[in-house]
Amino acid sequence: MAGECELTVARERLSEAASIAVLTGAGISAESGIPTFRGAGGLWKNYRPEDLATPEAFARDSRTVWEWYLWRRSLIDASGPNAGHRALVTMEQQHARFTLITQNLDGLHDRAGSRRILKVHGDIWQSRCVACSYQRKDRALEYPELPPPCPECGEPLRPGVVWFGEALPRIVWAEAERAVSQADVLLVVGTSAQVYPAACLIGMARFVIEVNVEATPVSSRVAIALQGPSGEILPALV
Ligand code: BV8
Ligand code: ZN
Repeated sequence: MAGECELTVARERLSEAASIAVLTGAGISAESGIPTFRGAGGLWKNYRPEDLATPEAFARDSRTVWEWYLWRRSLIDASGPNAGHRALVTMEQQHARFTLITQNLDGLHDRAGSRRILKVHGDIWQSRCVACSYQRKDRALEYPELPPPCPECGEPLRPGVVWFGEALPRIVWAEAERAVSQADVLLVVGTSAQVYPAACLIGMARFVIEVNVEATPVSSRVAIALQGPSGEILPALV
């Protein structure tokens, strides 16, 4: 567990910060019962990213890809935000200039009450057409047929997420880069820092505080590495 001294320094640095950026990954939702991607029992344990979270996989077998996303939607639907998500809502209320950048698709930051959220990998609760500009917020946990047809043009709908090999949403990414470059502190929570370009944000920051249960490729380069579950550490920082 993180030492009291590091926690105190981190808490002071955050309270003095005029602007804060936060980057979250799957680890912040682990205590909500949502499996992470690369941890023990992770989502990827049963599948390999290349097998399902790619345009090629969807073109080859949209039914299986959709079954995987509907299974993930049902896991998320049965869970809810944890103390870590809620601590970030408090932090946002305490700081006028606060930007939450998330790699997560689960929508738990929204449900916790976070306001300014940049979703760099999209949103599992969005569906969009592969062919036309149709898209919608979509809470469906099942569909009469897979893949669900676009109501506008009849082509398949896909989950509104960024797959491997796809570009991140341009405007969201530009806002994330700006928020990190202008922040006094970047708080990095629950990410293995292995997925690009999201992981590049960490190198752009002036002062980084990391919260993770284990060491990551960036732990040796951050200013403060707080080891422990985000559901316990984040409330201790606000
Ligand atoms: C792109 C949506 C080009 C889908 C996701 C070789 C080297 C470098 C890069 C590449 C390479 N080969 C390919 C690439 C590029 C590739 C990439 O980075 N691959 C990686 C795997 C090497 N990137 C891309 O393809 C990106 N696009 O490059 O496009 C391009 C450019 C222009 C124009 C056209 C094309 C797209 C990347 C987005 C992929 N989509 N998700 C879906 O999820 O179904 S990524 C996926 O991984 C999730 O979004 C997830 O958020 C993300 C990152 O994972 P983490 O969040 O970090 O989760 P992880 O399980 O890994 O780690 C959890 C951490 O939490 C652990 O550290 C654990 O210790 C910690 N933890 C656990 N419990 C707790 C905790 N911490 C605190 N408290 C706890 N309780
Ligand atoms: Zn369409």
